[in-house]
Amino acid sequence: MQRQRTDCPWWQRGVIYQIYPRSFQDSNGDGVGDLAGIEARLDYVATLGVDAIWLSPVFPSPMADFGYDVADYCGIEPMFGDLAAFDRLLAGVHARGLKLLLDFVPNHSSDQHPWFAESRASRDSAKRDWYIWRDPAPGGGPPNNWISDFGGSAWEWDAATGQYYLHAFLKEQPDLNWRKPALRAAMMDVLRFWLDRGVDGFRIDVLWHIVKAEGFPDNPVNVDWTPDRTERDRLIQRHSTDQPEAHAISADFRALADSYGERVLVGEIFLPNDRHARWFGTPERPQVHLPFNFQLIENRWNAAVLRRVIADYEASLPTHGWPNWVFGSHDAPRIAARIGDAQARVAAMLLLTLRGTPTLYQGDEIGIGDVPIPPERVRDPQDLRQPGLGIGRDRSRTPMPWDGSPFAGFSAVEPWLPLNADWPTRNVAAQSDDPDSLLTLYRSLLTLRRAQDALSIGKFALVDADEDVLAFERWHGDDRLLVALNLGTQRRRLPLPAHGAIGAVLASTLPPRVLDGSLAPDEGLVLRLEEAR
Ligand code: TEU
Repeated sequence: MQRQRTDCPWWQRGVIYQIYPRSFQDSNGDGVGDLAGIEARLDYVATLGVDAIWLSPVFPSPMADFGYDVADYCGIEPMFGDLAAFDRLLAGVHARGLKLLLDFVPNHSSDQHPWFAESRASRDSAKRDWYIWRDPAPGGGPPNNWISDFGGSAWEWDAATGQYYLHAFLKEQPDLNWRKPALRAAMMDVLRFWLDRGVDGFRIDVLWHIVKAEGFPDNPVNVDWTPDRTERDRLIQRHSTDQPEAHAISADFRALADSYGERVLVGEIFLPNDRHARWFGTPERPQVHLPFNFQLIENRWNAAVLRRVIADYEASLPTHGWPNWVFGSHDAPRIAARIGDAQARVAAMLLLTLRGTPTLYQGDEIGIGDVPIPPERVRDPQDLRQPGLGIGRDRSRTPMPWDGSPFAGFSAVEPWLPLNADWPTRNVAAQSDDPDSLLTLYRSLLTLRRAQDALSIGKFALVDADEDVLAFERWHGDDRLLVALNLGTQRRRLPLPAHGAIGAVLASTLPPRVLDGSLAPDEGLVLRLEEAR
């Protein structure tokens, strides 16, 4: 059989690991993580077996939205370190053969950014239209009905200059005006600044938000809205997001990244498949390499549901598009909190065997579950503004528990958010020494993925299976694997492969056993398929 091309770029084979800098490792005893802390933990990241680190924002920030409110795009927040510390971190990353992606936040800056100070100073300011200012509606009040993602009107009144400014998120995060060429040029310079320093790419925050419809028409009302949903969902964000002009800018980002050689752009985009796929761009004018795919987060942990999700997503990809999968983030509930410890092992196997680049969120590799945050310790502005909806993001942002020492080896003092209550036993050191731990499973799956082209860059096809069972084949050249995952609590039949016969067990979520044609509850298997004789 003809071997396929294997000279594909690293980001297709690779696994991305998201680090939330506030909660990875504190090195200076202030209870908040920092760059030197991350540097000190790089051996852990390298031996985990991932390929790239995506760092949530580390730029100077008043932290109204914990770094997603950037006050200087070309600096480092003093709480995290300085540019020298950043350069040391980047050198340490590269020395271990890893890549580093920064988090680029183009839709909005902090209201403390000097650009905004200048913009709001007067209507005649040279940077007035670097942000989005509008007069009140004819009868008074906000210019249109748009709602902030964090609740309330997306418009904030500025009494001094008698206009409203737009903010898709907090009022401390004014939206930038990407229709303004000078702003665009300044932001391109920001990307160049970090690319010149040697970063390997960017995750781009809320990329589909960056341009708004001309004339700012009202958004349509969402007739399916119910009060258990966030206020944002009262409206369909038709005119405030996903505008054609944003695709052109996304293509410009790509052209710039490509001019630096092999760099990668990951776009944060929440949209249905058909609109989502457009962010790949065209072969002639590509956009982001990886439009983040959050469907494992957004959908129920159910074999039939996931089967449809996977098939629909695969079918939606353009021929030049490469898939990707995300199971956790600093915004989403923890996967282990959603589905429990036993199924978190099955989820690990799914994430690392699907076709496409996986993104693993720090702490998910040790199965941190729900961490209830006492009311007085809630920090997430989204939660504080819309309490009672259970949308708090703090519970996914708690510090990494490294070992059994005080404060779990994360810090010398009480951390900014509480640790997971089970940290004395659920920590990196304890799981490193335990052959049956989730961390050990992650490490072995990452090793397997690296060794098997079929898993990293191979082809993919779903296989028919019993209720509760999700099964698929992966193959590359002559190597063919069957992945069979039991998402339920009943023993089920092991699905029959479409090709060949079942051979050796390459990985299992459960202790080794002799195969008997069944899949135990919570069992996931990666099996080699052999030529049928
Ligand atoms: O998130 C964008 C986003 O869409 C989130 O608001 C998401 O809908 C929500 O968190 C789901 O619970 C990005 C960042 O990841 C997030 O941390 C920032 O708060 C936000 O952008 C604003 O920059």
